[in-house]
Amino acid sequence: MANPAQVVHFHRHGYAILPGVLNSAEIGFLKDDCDQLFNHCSLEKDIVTDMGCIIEPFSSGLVDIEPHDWELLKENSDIFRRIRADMGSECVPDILLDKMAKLAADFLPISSEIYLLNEQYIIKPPYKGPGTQFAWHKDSEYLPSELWSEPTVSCWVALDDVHKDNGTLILDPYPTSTDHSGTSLSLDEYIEHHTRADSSYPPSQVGSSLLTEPTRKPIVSIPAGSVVIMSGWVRHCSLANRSSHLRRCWMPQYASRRLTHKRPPNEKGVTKFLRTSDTEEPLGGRGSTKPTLFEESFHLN
Ligand SMILES: O=C(O)CCC(=O)C(=O)O
Repeated sequence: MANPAQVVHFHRHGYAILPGVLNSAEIGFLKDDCDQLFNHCSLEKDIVTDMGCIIEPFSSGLVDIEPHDWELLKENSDIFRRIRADMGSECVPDILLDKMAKLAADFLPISSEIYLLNEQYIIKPPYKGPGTQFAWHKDSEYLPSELWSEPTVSCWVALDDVHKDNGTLILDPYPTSTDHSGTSLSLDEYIEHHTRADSSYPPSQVGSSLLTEPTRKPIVSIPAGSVVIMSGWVRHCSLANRSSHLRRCWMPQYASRRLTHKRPPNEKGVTKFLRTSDTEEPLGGRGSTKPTLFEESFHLN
């Protein structure tokens, strides 16, 4: 579904922006699903201060599943689909496990299997200001350190039009990276290429959580239904929602490797599921991480 130029751009810069991936019906299903989770969580918690703007469907409490079982659930596609559909919209599992997984496969190493790593909504209520900003980070940083060189992609899907006033993303493209005219990288080539690009960020920026530097980085301004595909190694942050409307994004994340062997391989493009090895930590989630406040001296241009 991605075109070759988008894949080349992704390998060069660490991200690609794909307009018009979801149609209006699909956007509607995801918004309904998101709103249902938001309403459920809002009964007991403050989405911004308690949840860092992040709702992960399986840990939201909407279904009564022990944390230990969330990952096990992913081992059985039929059960996973049924439970996920029961949480909100019936169409969401198809978008999650078919459409988006196939799209993510275009940005992962050739011939690799595709695993669902994590799924989350990132919801910014209106007029919430600095509490809804996300500090500079790389999504790989949220994996256990032994998995930092695993290829992963985050599919950041705008469910509302996003722009600089309602809490959009700012991307920090790889500072240097070799060009890849080809779109198909083997697992080894992929890891070699992207980890080298990752290491080209200046040391002062690595791990910096405050947005102190003035920036001319790309500020994402895209209509609902568009997707920003981000490598796990690309640095990014996001702005506050200063608008009068809710800003909703959906971000499934996919990985290219099975971490524990559970089932025979499926055909490429069919979503399989990644399981944490022995750790109790869910991979990729940031539900417990509160966004760090940015310095007010942040420049947009
Ligand atoms: O949606 C946002 O504002 C930022 C999300 C983000 O950077 C992330 O979840 O990694």
